[in-house]
Amino acid sequence: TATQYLADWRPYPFAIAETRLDFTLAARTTLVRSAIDFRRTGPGDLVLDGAGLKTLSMTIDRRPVDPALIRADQEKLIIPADQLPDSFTFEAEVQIDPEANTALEGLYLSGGMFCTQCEAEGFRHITWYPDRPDVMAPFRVEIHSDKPVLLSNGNPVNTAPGHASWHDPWPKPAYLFALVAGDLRAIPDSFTTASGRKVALNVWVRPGDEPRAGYAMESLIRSMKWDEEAYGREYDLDVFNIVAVDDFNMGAMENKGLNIFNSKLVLATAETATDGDYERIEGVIGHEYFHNWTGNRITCRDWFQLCLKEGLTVFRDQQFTSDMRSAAVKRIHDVQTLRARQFREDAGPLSHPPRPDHYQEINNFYTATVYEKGAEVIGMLKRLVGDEGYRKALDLYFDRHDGQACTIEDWIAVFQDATGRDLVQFKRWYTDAGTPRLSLTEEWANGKLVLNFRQHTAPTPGQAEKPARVIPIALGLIGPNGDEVLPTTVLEMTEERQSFAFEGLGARPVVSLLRGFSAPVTVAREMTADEQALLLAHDTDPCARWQAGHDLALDALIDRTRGKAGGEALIRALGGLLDDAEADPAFAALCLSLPGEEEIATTIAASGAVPDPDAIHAARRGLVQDIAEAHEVALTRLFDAMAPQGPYRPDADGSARRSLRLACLGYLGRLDDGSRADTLFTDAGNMTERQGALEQLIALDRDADALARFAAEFRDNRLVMDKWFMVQPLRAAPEKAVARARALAARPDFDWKNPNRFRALISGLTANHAGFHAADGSGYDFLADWLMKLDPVNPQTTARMCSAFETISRYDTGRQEKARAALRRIAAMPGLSRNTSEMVTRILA
Ligand code: DPP
Ligand code: ZN
Repeated sequence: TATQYLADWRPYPFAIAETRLDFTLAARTTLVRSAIDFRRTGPGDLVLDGAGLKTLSMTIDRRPVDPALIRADQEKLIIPADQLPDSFTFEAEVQIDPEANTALEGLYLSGGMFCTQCEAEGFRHITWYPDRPDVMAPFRVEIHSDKPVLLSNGNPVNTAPGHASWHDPWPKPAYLFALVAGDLRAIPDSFTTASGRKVALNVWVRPGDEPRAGYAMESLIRSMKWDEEAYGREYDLDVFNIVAVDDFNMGAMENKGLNIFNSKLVLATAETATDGDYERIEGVIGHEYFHNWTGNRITCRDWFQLCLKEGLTVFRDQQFTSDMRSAAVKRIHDVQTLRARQFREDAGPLSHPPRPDHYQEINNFYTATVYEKGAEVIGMLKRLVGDEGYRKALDLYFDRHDGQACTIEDWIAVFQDATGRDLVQFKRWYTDAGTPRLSLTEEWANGKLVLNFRQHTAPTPGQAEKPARVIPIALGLIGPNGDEVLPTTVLEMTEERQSFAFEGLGARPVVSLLRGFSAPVTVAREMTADEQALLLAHDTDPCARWQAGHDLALDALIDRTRGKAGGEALIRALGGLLDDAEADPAFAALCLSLPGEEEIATTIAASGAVPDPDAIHAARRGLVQDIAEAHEVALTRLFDAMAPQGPYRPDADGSARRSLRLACLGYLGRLDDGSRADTLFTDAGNMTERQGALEQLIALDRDADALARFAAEFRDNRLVMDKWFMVQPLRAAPEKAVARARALAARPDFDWKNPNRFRALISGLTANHAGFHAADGSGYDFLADWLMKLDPVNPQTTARMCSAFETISRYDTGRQEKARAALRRIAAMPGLSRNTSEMVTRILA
């Protein structure tokens, strides 16, 4: 298959004055008529993309285009330059089959509703078009259908039964096109912008789901207000529509004026959604809304620049969530996600820079590196230029590039121009893959502390050399009595080795390093358990304070996997923390959640040793048991103290209390054999506590009754049943996990063509570390079997889930061989998609 290279990008030789589309919708035979007004802007042929289209007619200025110009194998139509006037209208009539579209790219049907997904290259499944993000045009869309609600981008022009027309005046690339037709009900509201324009807002759901869409609407209104206040960005159309669909490959999509959402990121009630679900709904509603400026008004020149819009929009949604909830908790959650997903990706065969320079299938690059690391890089920029410099740079970005399709170079240039700072070296964060390892050694004498830093980045696929990067190191110093003797200071490391000295200190302090997680690096430093405990007790920076406790736990767990004792200092430190946990329940809950098995394995692998999944599982279980026994009284007191006060509210305070309560339950279950979990499962009035209790019952193998009751109660709620499918393989004892997943997969309600249901079950298993990595290879075989079954139906979702195999080379040869055999089986499948083929090839390389 052909590899695309950034270096091969050339400007498109035509501009489009207007794109007109006319849809006559039918499940098997939708007719799409298009008219595109082109004007030549440079030399070259007219190249249009089209995939799986039945072309009925094509003309240029009403003269027929020779169908022999279609190169079906390349999915292109190429009309030679000498057959084209300088300005012309290309028209086409094509027929497509939405019902047969199980890949969910382009126009498809979900539960009888027509909907679209065009990012990244779905529009070519709808009609012939320059399907690349740097070709932008205003759109006019006509829809003919007997469905009651007919939506597209922009403002409505005309609506009558059976017909609607829409006009989007803002030039946009085809990937932001959207169309929805279905029997939908709206939650209506409105928003008045800072300059006084009234915008009609709707969240569209299936009849009956209206009571579950209120939180999405509230989140939208908060997002619109926040973007005005934090970035001075106003909305720019008369209407903003959000539609919830059940079959969706991703989380949500920022189509101009018509966001389409996976229904799990819209629908929520206390009885059916957890605190985590609510937080994600608010964050993703914000994310897609913020794309209106960072993505839509300013888009990407090509798909190599994906992190231009995604890194920035994730950074903005993280800021939004921290303003709406707790900044400290949000930052710690984001650090946990980055480590669990992006560091893992960066340490294996799929490692790539935030801005890759080649790919086979762009859909394989909607990754943690592009999104989450892309956001971290912006956080570092902001730290380096300061809040004011950041604001100036962003104002310049919106001013200079509105209406354009841009690159990372454009982005860096606004920071250089707005702040005068040289960012040549900083740019490596965008072009170089891999997670730098930052080592620290200390020298102490006569009141002087010298910190010797070294940075090192291991080679990644295709990048052997790793020159030094700019690393902002935020740190503070904590004296032996717990007082802060140096408040947060940012050191800028630019060399491979660099030392910084602090003089005039009375007693040797402990370094509180990487405050706020100031750079996406791993840290190597020697610390005693007492030093870690000191920071856990006294650090003023919540991130570094949490990190100290986390490291203390990680060290204890790793000692235990090696058959050594470990955890005494942690158990002592937790005692102190539990005493005043009520003052900050969210923080206490975070500290009580021990590092997961996957993270323990990652840490062991990073030290050069081979992780043993079963030993890791046993070590973690043993430590939980010991903590439970040591702190039974305090845990019981907190469990009771964190009982609900008043009705459920999905806010930061309420979810903090529930997270502490469930953290305590996780320990107490090891002592009470699940009796508290049983009671909580029955009595809780919200899904957060019910799901927490259910997970505990599964882990204790006391789940039969609860699972049956849960299924009976929620049989008709797809989203809640997804949880039911997910938690069983996830929380099952490792030796039972694969068997359990197999039994679930055989059920008639395992609707595997629905991406949410498929992901629920399969990722439930792959997230059960010791279960998935079963020594007999049964987890690998199970996954391979299902990926091979899904690939012909939905290549995008299949390819994404191949990343469960990205860590295999860290395990023993027995496991490695079994995993590679499973991957080779996938690779050998006839007709394997480009998506999955690229993933499997990279992992096996
Ligand atoms: N652009 C979408 C998002 O990340 C993904 N399709 O919001
Ligand atoms: Zn996005």
